[in-house]
Order: sequence, then C-alpha cells, then structure tokens
Amino acid sequence: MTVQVIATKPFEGQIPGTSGLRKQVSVFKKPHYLENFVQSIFDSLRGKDGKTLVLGGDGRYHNAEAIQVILRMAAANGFAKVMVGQNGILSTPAASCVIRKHKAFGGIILSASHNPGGPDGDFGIKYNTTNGGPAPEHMTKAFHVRSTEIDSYRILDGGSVDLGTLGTSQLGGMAVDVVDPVADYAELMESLFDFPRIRELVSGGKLTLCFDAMHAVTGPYARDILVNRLGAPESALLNATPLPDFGGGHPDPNLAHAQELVAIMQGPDAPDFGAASDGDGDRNMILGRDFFVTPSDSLAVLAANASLIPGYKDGIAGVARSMPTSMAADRVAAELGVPCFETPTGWKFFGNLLDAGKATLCGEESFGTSSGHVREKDGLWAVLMWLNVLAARGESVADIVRAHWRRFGRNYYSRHDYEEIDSQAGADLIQNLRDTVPGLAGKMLGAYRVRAGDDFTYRDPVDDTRSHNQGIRVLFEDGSRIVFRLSGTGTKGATLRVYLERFESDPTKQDMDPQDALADLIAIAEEVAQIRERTGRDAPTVIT
Ligand code: VG1
Ligand code: CO
Repeated sequence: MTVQVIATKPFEGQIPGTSGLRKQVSVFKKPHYLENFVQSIFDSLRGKDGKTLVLGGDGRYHNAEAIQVILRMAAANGFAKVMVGQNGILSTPAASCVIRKHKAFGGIILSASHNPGGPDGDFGIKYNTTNGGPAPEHMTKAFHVRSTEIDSYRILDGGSVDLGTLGTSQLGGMAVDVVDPVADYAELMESLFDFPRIRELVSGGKLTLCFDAMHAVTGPYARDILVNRLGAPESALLNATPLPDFGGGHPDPNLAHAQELVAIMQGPDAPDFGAASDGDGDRNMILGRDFFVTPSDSLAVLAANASLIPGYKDGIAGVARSMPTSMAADRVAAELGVPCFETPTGWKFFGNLLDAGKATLCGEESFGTSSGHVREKDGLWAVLMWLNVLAARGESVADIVRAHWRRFGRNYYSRHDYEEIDSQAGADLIQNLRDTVPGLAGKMLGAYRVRAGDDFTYRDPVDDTRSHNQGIRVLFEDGSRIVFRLSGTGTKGATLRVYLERFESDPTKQDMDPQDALADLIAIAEEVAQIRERTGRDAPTVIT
C-alpha cells in the first residue's frame, strides 16, 4: 500500500454550520467531496502526527463507505492510530467520551444528527478536539478557508478494515483499533448515577418506561444500559434497531416526529416515563404520563435536583444555556447561588465553560442537555438523570415539573420553525429585523413594552473571543422575549426559527397550553418580522 496524492479542486460551500458540515447525500457522494473536506480538516490541525484519532458515526446511509475512506486518509496523513467504533458506530456523546478517556488527539463524527438519512437524505461530518468537544469557531473557519484553496489530498491506494471484528489491525503504517461503541460510555454512565437504586424500581416494574431510539444510533446503547444493566424489559425499547434510513423517519425526538412514543405516553396504559433520542444520540425528549417536559424546563429541573444524583452530589459550579433557551434555568442558578451563562446556539460554545469548571450543566431548547462528563450533549445521560431524579424523589414526572413551576414560576416557552423557506427571503427578513429592532426600545407592542432589541453578540468569558450575529432579540420589560434566527443545520433553503417566552409567577395561571399562553407574543412576532408577507407562510411547519 502506498500513499497517493490525488489532485482535486475546491468545492464551494464547504462551510461548517451549527454542528459540522451537513449536505445532502448526493452532494457528499460527488467524487472528491468528502476527501476534500477531510483533507481540509487534517491540513488545519497542528501536531497530529503520531497521534490517535477517534472515528465513528450514527450509522446512516453512506457511513460505512465514508469510514473506510477516512481510515485510508488518516493513514496517509500521519496518524499513528485510529480508534473506530465497531461497524463504524459511535454516538456523538460516546465519541466524546472515547476521545476523553483515551486521551485521543481528536475525533471525526459522521452524522447529520436529526436530519433524515438514506440516499435522498442528509449526511454530515464534524471534528471534535482533544477535550472531546466540537471544534470551536476559529477551527471550523479554518477548515472552510482551507477547503477553498485545496488542490490535492492524501490517501492510501488500497486496504480496508473489517469493522465488524473487535481488535487491532494495521492499515499501512497505522494501527486501527475497532472498539466496542458502548462499553466506555456505559461505564461512564454507571459512575455518575445510582444504578442499583434505579434498577430496583425499573426491573421490578415499580417504574415503567418506554425509550424510543427512532431506528437511530442509541438502540444498542439503550439495550446495554436500560435493559442489560438496569433490568428494564426488552419491550421498553421502541425502534431499537439502527437502520441506515432511520426507517424513513425524521430521527428528531420531539412531539412532531416521535409520534409513536407520544401516542403510547398519552394512551390508557402509558408507562411512568417516556423518552426518545435523535440520529446521533445527543438529543433527548422527556415525557411523563400524558405530560411533555419542554427541554428548557428539563434543564432547570435537573439543575434544581442535581444534588440528589451521586455524580453531582457536591453541587454544581454553574449552569449554561444557549441564548434562545428559556430563562427557567437562570432562576434555579440564582437560587443555588451559582452563575448562569448565556451562549450562542450550538454545543461548541459550552466547551470553554466546562473546561474552565465554570459550568457543570448545559442545555439548549432544541432537546439538548448534558454536563461536564463529556463535551457534547447527551441524550441517554439526560434519560438516566431523569430516572435517577424519579427514583430519588418517588414522584411522577408531571408532579415534579408542576412543583418546580410553583416554586420558581413557569417560563412558558415555544419554538416555531418555518422550514425550507426561500433563502433570500430568510436573509432579508433577518436583515430587516437587525435594522429595525434596536429602534423598538421603549415602544409598546400590544400589552408589552420593549426594553431593548439587538442582534446577540457573545463574549466568551474564558478566552474573550466574540461571536456576532447570533440571533435577533426583542426583550420586553416584563422579562418576556422573542428571538429570531436562521438555522445552521438545514440543507435545503432556509429555516426560520422563532423562539417565544413569557414568565408566569402566578401559580393559578401556570397550567395553560403554551400556545394559548404565548398567543399575544406569537402575534407580535408576526407583526415585527412580517413572516407571512416575506415568506408566504401563514403557519409554522413545526411547533415545539
Ligand atoms: C440546531 C439546534 C441547536 C443544536 C443544533 C445541533 O441548530 O437549534 O440548538 O445545537 O441543531 O444539534 P440550528 O442551527 O439548526 O438551529 V444536533 O442534535 O443536529 O447535533
Ligand atoms: Co444530534
């Protein structure tokens, strides 16, 4: 086997978004497309020679072929070893765990997360650094810059690795270690949570549960942890066989896409606890019997109850949430006397806070929650955290959340997505808001007085870097907010996200349907952004 240097030309648009480079499979399958981007990553890394790379993906269509290509490229680019998940599988949080545990140089995760898969679906690639977390912005920008000037890539001229068999083999001069994708991760989970206590409830049926893996990567993880280690019956798992096209569905754990689970949780024999995870296993949806826990509330509830959990019994250093995530967690942090950080959307912004020990728990409204145990959001971690809270408190999901509202107040919250709108219309809508919202300060919109309007800029408190244009905010005097931003993970047209939030301190008014509670703000959002006129849409495509 020899190293080949293959001539190539740049592709336009190899720009990583909120979470890596995501494109349709048909784009990734163009000759040299994947290779160009992988070489752009490798060319941007300093000090990788002789080091270990972690490699795996969510098992979607094109995963296995792409892994073989990346292995041959890693061998031709100076890595000493690649640790690859068996059959090319590693969930996003498991990859983060493996990088950290084995002190790897970094890792490549193949996933388009919650985007559909299959020949007509999406594919994606992201790079994680030595701390196990997504590459920070200055690195993703460097990958893109390199992709615009690339003229060749390096790859072995042959050789493939049997990904089905655990153990070490050689590829050119590089070692390839095929590792169990679940073992390290499951061990980490066992170190954080009270498994004997949870097992006592779950195996005896005192606490019934249903977990929907949505035919995505978490199936094997859920079987090992929930069934084998915690004694839940196999029937507690739904769609636990990973499929390359996720069974044709959207592997996105929300009320719109996890309908099978939602129906079970609303049915007459609903279990006590329901949960789902996404394509690459980093998202979570938490349900009680006929009860939906918004991700923002979930973060707040977990922060308030963290001291009940073995891994967090000494308290938390701080909480961090993405800017559009509701401010429910801020109230808990204030009561605990710890800081609450507000970051831009995307997990890469939590890394510095976690590395510096400033935050312990992090969350996003988009069904993402995690802690300092890894540097990614972690779907099954959130499930186990909730199960441990349920075991410790002996109350139902709904009772715990309602009691939380009574104590802290309720942040009514919803996100309205307008998917696949015209890209130019989306850009114009945001530009118009950028120009006009600062002038709204002091004005009345309906019954709400505007305190301020801006386009969010983040200053990282650890390294002082700035990130601009992270979302248009309309902030009202009573603490309500409307946020507008364009998605950075879609692959077709543009997706407008509108985030709505209103605080309710009156316990007698905390049990409304969020869409009713937010109706005034929904109308104001339409008025301020002229959504109908600019996008031609009179309703969102997805409401979460
Ligand atoms: C979305 C979510 C964001 C999340 C990102 C990646 O990004 O809003 O909170 O971090 O997806 O999640 P955007 O730019 O489309 O709003 V995942 O599970 O795709 O890795
Ligand atoms: Co994901």
